[in-house]
Amino acid sequence: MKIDKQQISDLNKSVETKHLIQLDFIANQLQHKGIDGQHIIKKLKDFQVAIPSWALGAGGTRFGRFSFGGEPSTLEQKLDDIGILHTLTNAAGAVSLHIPWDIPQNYQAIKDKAAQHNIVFDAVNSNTFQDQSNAKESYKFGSLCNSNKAVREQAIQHNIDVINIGEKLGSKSLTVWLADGSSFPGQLNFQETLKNTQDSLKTVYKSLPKDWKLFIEYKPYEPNFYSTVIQDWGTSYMLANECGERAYTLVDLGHHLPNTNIEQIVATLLYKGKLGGFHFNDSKYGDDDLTVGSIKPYALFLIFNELVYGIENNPKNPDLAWMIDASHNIKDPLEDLIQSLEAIMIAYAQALLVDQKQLKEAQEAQDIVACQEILQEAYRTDVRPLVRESRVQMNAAIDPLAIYRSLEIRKTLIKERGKNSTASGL
Ligand code: LRH
Ligand code: MN
Ligand code: MN
Repeated sequence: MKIDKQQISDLNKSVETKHLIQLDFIANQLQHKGIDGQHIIKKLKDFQVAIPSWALGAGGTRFGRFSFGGEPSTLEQKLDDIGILHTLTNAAGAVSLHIPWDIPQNYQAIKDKAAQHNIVFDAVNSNTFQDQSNAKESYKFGSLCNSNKAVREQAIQHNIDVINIGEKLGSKSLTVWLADGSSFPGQLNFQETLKNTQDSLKTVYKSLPKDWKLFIEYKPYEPNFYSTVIQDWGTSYMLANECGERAYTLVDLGHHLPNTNIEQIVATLLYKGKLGGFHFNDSKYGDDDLTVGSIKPYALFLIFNELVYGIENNPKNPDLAWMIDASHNIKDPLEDLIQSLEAIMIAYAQALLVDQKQLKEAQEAQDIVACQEILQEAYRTDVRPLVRESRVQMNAAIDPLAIYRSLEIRKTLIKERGKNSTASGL
């Protein structure tokens, strides 16, 4: 299944007039406020979000998995699916591989396929939270933190193997997320496991090519329910500092206890030049991995507000690696990813509308009411015509979801791949 730009531009025609009226309306509104709409559209066109190789099949909960049919069962097919997303949205020009779920069999073929879809290889993710078949040691009681040296060595070697795989594809960063922790008080020694983790990460860091970055992801709980070794941004930040300059913290939106002020964490890390990457999703209770913006869109906007401010004001912080880390079992994964991409673009566009100068003045005058008004003025602006126009200018879809449906893409994928094909992943 492949869609071409011609099909998209033909289908765009039916909604073009409506789009132009809406675009004209917002462009005039913005001009009135002295904001250049084209400047925002340009930023949106350049914004690319990586799609994780594990989000293209129906996700499972531990209670069941319900296939959607037509799931990609090879890495090539996964790249084809991302190609569909990228052609429709012009926002999904990267893939993030999870190893060993998606080890390329034929590197040249994989690189060619990605190039054909204009997809680059973003961070590679290691996996020491599952035992691999034929593995000598088990991660049942932790990996990089394990009190058994042989287990730590195996986990370190796995991370080095992942770097080597990434190198062959052109990736420039490694994301490490550890399930390491304990489920019962007294099960492990906090200091010892932290030290082991630190030493192991330092060893991995030493193997990192000079133009690579290491991202350390944190998470408060799950699969362990009493303690997690890298439980929060502070622990990740400390470990990143111990490793060195090219090690950074990675924020996954779902990896916080309820009501955590994530935007403040983002601001703190950017201030220190240590925010490396981002996993987008949304949640109500825990690491729910729900569609981005589906539960707390205002929080997403506030996070983007800090990102926009931080990117502008913290030149020491490197460009961020953006990725969607959402997956669940009741939506068509491609429709879900289209919705997530749209939510990200909307929040980004709204954040770009915040009048930073006015906000600063209101803050200095302690005018709290004005501060809130400034933020909400941006948040309550319907920026969707700008997002749509950013796609039109790149020959992508005005309405990606509508075109996805009208082309009956899922039906074709089911016809091509079968009703029961399954994708690798969680
Ligand atoms: C852990 C996580 C991490 C993994 C992915 C599958 O909850 O967010 O990023 O690599 O899910
Ligand atoms: Mn994640
Ligand atoms: Mn997660």
